[in-house]
Amino acid sequence: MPRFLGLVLFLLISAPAANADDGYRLWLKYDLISNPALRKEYASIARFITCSENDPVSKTACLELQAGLQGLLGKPVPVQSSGFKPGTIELVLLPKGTPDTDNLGKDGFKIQPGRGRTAILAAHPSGLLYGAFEFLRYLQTEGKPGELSGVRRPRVQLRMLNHWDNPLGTIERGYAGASLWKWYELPETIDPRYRDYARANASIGINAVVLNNVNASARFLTPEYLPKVKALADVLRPYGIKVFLSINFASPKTLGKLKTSDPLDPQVRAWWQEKVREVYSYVPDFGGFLVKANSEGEPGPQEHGRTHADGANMLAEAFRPHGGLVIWRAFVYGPDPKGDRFKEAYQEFKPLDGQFAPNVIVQVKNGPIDFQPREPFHPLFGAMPKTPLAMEFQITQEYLGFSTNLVFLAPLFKECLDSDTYARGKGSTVARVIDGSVHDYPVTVMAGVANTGSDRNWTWHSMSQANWYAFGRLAWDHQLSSARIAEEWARMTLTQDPSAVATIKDILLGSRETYVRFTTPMGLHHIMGQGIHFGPEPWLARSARPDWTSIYYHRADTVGLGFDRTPQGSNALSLYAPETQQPWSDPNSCALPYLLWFHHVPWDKPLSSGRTLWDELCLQYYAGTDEVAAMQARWETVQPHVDPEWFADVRGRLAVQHREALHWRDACVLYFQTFSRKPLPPGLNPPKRTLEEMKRIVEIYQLR
Ligand code: BDP
Repeated sequence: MPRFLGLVLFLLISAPAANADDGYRLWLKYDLISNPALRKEYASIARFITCSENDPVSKTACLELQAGLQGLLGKPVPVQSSGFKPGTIELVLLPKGTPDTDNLGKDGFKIQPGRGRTAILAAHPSGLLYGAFEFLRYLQTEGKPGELSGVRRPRVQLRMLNHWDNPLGTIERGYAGASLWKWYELPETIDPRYRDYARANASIGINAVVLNNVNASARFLTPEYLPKVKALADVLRPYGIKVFLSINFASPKTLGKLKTSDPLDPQVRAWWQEKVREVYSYVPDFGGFLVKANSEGEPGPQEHGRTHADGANMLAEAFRPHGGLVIWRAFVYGPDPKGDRFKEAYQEFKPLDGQFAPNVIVQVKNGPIDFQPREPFHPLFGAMPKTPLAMEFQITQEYLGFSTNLVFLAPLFKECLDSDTYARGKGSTVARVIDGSVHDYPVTVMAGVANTGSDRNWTWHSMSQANWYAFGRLAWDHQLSSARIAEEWARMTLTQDPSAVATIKDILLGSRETYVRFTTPMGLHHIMGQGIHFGPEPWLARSARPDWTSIYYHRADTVGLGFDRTPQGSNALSLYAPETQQPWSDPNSCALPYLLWFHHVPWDKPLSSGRTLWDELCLQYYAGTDEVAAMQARWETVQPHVDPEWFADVRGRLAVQHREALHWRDACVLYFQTFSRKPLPPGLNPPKRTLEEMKRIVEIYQLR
């Protein structure tokens, strides 16, 4: 064979497949609609765009609409500043003060199909932006006539990502590469990726971003870094996104060289006022500060004998002239071996209700411990009628198998949001606390700890893109179902083939329960690997703090398993309304998914499933692991319908997940068996490895 022919052959073989999809475009692919009839139908309503507004956000709406339509329809869609020809989509800002404007609010929009003209109407430019993306979503998901028209309004005002990104480019609990923000080359160099990040957020309604880790470096508040923050704010602003920063409470001392950071000290107060003024001189529409104080070693007002309210109100005062917010986190807990971490945030914050300034919001994690695969909702929801509470979800999968595991989080988010606090009678769901309708909160916030990073596909596990998407969609409208979100995402991202969409949707919807089964079934929690929070370590008995061990939480002994939080135990149950307590309070009727959250249950107690606790526990671990194998088999069936690169990537990751599920199953079953001293129930093959071998595997994960 001539040499050059060999080279040509090599190049042909090694070239990526024509349709290889590296995941960069997320759900915003805008590939040509493959069904010609549909394409024709859509093309007839989208031949021209009219945009008469000139502000940056309206212009973005217009350009995004144009780019999306051109891709989907495969032909140019001209934009005009006025005029009307049949087949025009018109973006219209409504005059102020009309009933329609009041009804739409800040970010809402109305889509009004008419004869030869579809109007997207909004009271503010951001509404046009969200309306444009909604229109595109309609085409991307092959929507039917009638589904398009109507009014859409977000239920929560601030739909926010919290980045736990560090100044040196690492991300705390980030599994998708380095930070997106290249602090060292800002502000001179603007990575085009910042804009793509902004587009993705805007397309799902996210309108606020905290740029840096809650374990915050003070450097972001310096004149060296504020121009960098400004540069990012300038890129995000045309996409309707406001920038916030996490701050270090000790900054007056570390940065300002004051003697103290005491929030009641006049010099400290003046320092913050000046600092906040300086921030606004760079970013005139700056959102505010997010604060982790007196938590896990971070400084805070308590070192000075002051309360969380004293600290938050001092900052709130500095923001008042500028309209900014202070988002104060309630993630606090003291290291009390005899205490119950479940109760600590409640005990610290509940007495402060009514003491916070009006521009303070208290941000509460979804559950009382820490982003576990399943938690009951945090008892503070419903308990702070006078203090706006923000929801904090974790999108990054710190406790959910990092990015090696496929776990769709919409069902986890929904489970919490749909829980009833009974704060103002039946129907006072967590979602309605967060959206302000239960207690008339003037400010409403839903935050998610981001799972993005510098990996080409943004989220490392390509299927974890669905979690970013789901968070945004639920922050916009918590009434959307997980099934609908899964379907939208699958269609926009992977395929239009109906059976493949149905399979992917099923895989997504079952994945969280599967993860719970093979890691922490029936209400077990916090038994993961120390420090890295990966893999099983139920035997962990010693750590820097008692509440960082596993035995603190599972309480296994020869009698049984689980944390007694009834009045005979820590009585954490009493923090909930009586109606919420009721279904959890009796071990005989408590739903199995919550059983070990609230009860210490004897190993041979018969459960509602008809099996004893021990048998049921083993069965869950085995079933969860088998379900991963079933996910693998189901994924194989979608091969003809999804991009080859995606297919192979997910196939590999599911195999990894199966290996990890076996680790969890074997480690937990063997370890808990040392307490139950019972054989595995009939039909289950005992693990092939010994407990010592499992301990060794976990140790390897933690070697330096
Ligand atoms: C824990 C994480 C830790 C965070 C902390 C927080 O392990 O890295 O700093 O949450 O939310 O779950 O502050």
